[in-house]
Amino acid sequence: MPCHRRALRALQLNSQSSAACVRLLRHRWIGPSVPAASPAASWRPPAFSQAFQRCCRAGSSGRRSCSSMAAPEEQMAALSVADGNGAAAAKVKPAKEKKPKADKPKQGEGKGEKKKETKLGLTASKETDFGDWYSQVVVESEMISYYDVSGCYILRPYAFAIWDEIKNWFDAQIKELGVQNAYFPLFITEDVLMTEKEHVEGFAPEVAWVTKSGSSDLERPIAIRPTSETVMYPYYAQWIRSHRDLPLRLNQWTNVVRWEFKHPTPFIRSREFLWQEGHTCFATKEEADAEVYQILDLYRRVYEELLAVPVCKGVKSSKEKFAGALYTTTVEAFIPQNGRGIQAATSHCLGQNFAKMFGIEFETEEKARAHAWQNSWGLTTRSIGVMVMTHGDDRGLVIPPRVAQVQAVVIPIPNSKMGEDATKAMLDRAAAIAAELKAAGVRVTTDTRDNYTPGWKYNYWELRGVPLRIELGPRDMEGGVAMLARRDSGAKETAPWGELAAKVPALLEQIQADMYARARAAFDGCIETAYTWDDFMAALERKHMVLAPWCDEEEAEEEVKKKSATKEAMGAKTLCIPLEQPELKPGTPCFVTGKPAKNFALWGRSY
Ligand code: 87F
Repeated sequence: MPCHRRALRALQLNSQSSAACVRLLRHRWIGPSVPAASPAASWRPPAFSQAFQRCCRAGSSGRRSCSSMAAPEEQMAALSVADGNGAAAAKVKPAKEKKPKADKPKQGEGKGEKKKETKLGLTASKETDFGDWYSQVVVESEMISYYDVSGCYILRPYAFAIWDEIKNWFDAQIKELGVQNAYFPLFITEDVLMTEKEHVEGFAPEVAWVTKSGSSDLERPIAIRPTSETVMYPYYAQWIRSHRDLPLRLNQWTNVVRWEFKHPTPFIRSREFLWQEGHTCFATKEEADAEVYQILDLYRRVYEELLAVPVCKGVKSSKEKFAGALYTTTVEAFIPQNGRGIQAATSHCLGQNFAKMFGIEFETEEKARAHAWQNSWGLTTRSIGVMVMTHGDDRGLVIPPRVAQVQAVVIPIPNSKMGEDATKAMLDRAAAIAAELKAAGVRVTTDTRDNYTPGWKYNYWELRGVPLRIELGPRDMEGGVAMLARRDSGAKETAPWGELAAKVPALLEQIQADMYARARAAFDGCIETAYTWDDFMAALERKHMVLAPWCDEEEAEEEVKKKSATKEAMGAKTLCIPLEQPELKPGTPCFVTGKPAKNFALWGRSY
């Protein structure tokens, strides 16, 4: 199927706009004999392979007027997906359109009456059916809902609360470093996007374009940001004049759109996602280098200290780095169930590449002209997916306490033999415990719903991964204690009421530490060192990452990718060159080419 039709289908336009868009696309791609109806109708996504007339800088006269872009607000804009490099786009398979799954209705909500309890929980097993398990856990726990545009998902409050925790922590950290938040527009003119065409080139098929407003074609289609270098840097060029304007360190928390054709997976790969993107400028390379690693370490801390997910810090190989960067650093996570590495966040040193393209220059103290040194860095909602995959089990989510919206749930367990007074005393006690915990800084809720059995409630909160359940039964009332049940290990212990305000915060921290320690042991257990091709392949087949000495040459990496692909599994690539290197004895040969190895790289199959 021609890629433009595929793109149209993938966009799921409504009937009115899709009819208009089909007409537009016919003009554009199918019928050269059909005259173009308007400037936009004859527009094609930029052909990135063609020589490109270097475009304007912001504010210069080269920028085209977009007067016809002003659209009545109520009108719907039509999108098209660029296949600027037609051949590349045609090679990738479109994601299968999924009908939005109606999130299954659960038990009735009516008050008072005991409902017939719907079976809660997952049917797929994490170990044997990982893909289905993941889809079930993110939907059943009410983290996401499917949406009727393929590859897009609704982040429900239960997931968004985790993003908020990440955001609040990271935001405070970067502000400490002197970074300020700002917001730049979502839309990019074609000319500006093309300013960095060399780097956009490989990504061209993923750029989505707005081509219409209502029924009118835009004079010039407008791209939706897949990343904001081209949006921000023209203005950096205007704002930076002198060394006194440096450093300039801005960050924005936004959505971005990348029209992926690979199989979409909630959080992990979606066509629209949330992230922060930091874009900074310095007078010297030393300052830029220092920031790259400061940010990288903050990313490590987001994963390890908040999400309890172990990562490996490293530098990307020249093949895997961002094309526009001088070098790319990364934190890499790993999913043992499918043996895949996953890029968790990246911090790039852009060198002076973009400064030269966008004219970001300043006058030095010595009155000379110099280009700024730049960095960019990003962390996305993918982090939530990695966390779910790392800790979840067959009962559902297991959320690390530091990012859990609900850290503890108090469940009173009255029985039918208890009189009204005893029941009231139990409910009052549950409320008092919750109030004390709240005062101690614990995010706590009390489940007093009277139309569910305790067992059903346990399953409900387990599915949602709440780190700690506090049970209060008739015997606990007699003994002045409560039962604490850990979600991560299932361990239970009793504690006197008076000790809960001190005990629970400490236990939550213990859970956080234990979750990280378990995940770290699993991560470390999935790394093997190999010096030969056969040992390398054997480790990969055991679904492990491989630390192997190599010559650091791109051709060797390409060869590994080809040679390690099997019928069942994709080829392996370098995940990173770890910052912490094992000792490399002089003369150690590269496991691929036999040439002298320059370092150890961490290899693996990956997302
Ligand atoms: C997709 C379409 C167009 C990634 C893209 O990593 C352009 C791009 O430039 C693109 N996908 N990239 C690289 C993004 C680099 C960089 N940007 C700021 C980051 C972190 C935050």
